[in-house]
Amino acid sequence: MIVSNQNPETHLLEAAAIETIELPDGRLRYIDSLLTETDALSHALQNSLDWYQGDVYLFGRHYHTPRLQCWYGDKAYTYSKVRLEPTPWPPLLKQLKTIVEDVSGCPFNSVLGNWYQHGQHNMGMHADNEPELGSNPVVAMLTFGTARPLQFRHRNGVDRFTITPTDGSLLIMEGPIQHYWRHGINKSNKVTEQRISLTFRQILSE
Ligand SMILES: [Mn+2]
Repeated sequence: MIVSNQNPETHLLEAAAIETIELPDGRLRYIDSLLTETDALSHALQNSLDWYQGDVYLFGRHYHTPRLQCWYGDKAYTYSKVRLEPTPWPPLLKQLKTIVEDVSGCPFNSVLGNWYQHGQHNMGMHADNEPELGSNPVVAMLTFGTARPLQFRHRNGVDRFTITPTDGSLLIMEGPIQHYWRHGINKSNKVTEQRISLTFRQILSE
């Protein structure tokens, strides 16, 4: 394990502008270029975090997730029917958590990381609606690396929205969005570069 001496706070831009996107039944806040010099941060995350290829349980079968994942948090969390045990925070993640808390104004006690190593890595449509997150959870997503479109589909089958979070950006999902919308990242034959997302959450109880 390589421990980074990168201090992400030195990469924090001053007076980053927050864009609010009001959707039917949900809200996004988006900050472009919250972090700069992200190559070093991205490499530190790749090298120092405990990445694994997770399992998802679908239609009675286990499948490997088509991406790498990591999870750190203060409380146990059950995600896609897999129980994740409490894990201490690596210093770099803790620093990033503090930045995200300061910018969003929300506390977080866990983070789920996703590492999309190429265009065939993807995330199926889903909502972050595990009961431990409470009724209207705030989920804050930092993006490192190549930009991949994040598709939002309203459960009414009509409304759609796409945002493509760029390198160093922060996307905050809040309000009732997890009740009414699902989100995911499609495969792409064009993408060859990597993307890492860190999605910070607040787990209320086990
Ligand atoms: Mn999600």
